[in-house]
Amino acid sequence: MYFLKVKEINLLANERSKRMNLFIMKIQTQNLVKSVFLFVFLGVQIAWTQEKTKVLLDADTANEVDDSFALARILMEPGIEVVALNATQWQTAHWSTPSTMEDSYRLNAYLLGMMNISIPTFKGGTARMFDWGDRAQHSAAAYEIIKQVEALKEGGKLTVIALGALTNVASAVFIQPAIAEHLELYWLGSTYDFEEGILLKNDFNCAMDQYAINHLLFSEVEMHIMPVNVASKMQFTYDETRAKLKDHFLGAYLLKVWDDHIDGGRSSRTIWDLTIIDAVLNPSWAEEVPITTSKDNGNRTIYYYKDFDAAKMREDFYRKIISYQRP
Ligand SMILES: [Ca+2]
Repeated sequence: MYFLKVKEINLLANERSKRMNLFIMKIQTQNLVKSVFLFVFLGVQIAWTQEKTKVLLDADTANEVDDSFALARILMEPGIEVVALNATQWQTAHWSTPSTMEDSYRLNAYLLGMMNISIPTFKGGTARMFDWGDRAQHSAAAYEIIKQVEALKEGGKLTVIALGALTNVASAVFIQPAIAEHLELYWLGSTYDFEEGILLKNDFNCAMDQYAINHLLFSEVEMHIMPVNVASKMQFTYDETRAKLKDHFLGAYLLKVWDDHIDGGRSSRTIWDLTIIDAVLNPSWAEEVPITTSKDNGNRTIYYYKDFDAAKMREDFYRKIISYQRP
């Protein structure tokens, strides 16, 4: 090393410099690869978080005014992908029409047309579940629930929001019990006394299909319930609803649903179904608690809504309806 000539020393220096440059380039390339990887990873992550929540709706729309209000609100929600809209029966009611499911189906289709939204809509069972043997109502709606669950990615759950009798949901579980653990059901119905821990099934949605609610309570379906004794404070007055909605095409249609209903002359009414829709869309507006059901109601954990912010839900509803534009 001591005897190296100047030229050789320069050559060595150049060689070292080249190696250093290569080393720097290698580091820069590694950083670039890391940055590209991070960029792609974050991009994919953003795409994931922006993926819409899939929801299947099931409603007895022709029975009351509130279903149309609730459906209009969720159908326009940009973060939600409604995979199907099912019609359910209320044939068991003393004031039922000859074809309650068909009437609900027609109103569902009418609302979709009115909003210019194209999603599959299915007919449910025409009556409550059967008394014995194969109790299921084998309907397009029930098989659609099974199909949607079977199309889920591993470990996923299908969110079903049901606004009436549970005939279609329970029939789907009856036909294909394996789907139960992959269903997350949000439903309006039953009464719950939070102080005494008493669950009653005397309300309309329970009465329309007693077997269906019992079958689900004893299943593995994850249940989130807005009881009617809590939902009852969701009051809309006709005057305010008319003043706010009448000049908008969708608002005017919802007013017509109110006017045309059997007791359309009411000056105020409960918009029951909007409460469970908003509990899903805006979880911070509702208070939900786990409860353990009694042995005769499945003896398991389900979730009940205890309270919600009715003023926020009402204000949001009027604002969203009158700003809706057909796509
Ligand atoms: Ca309903």
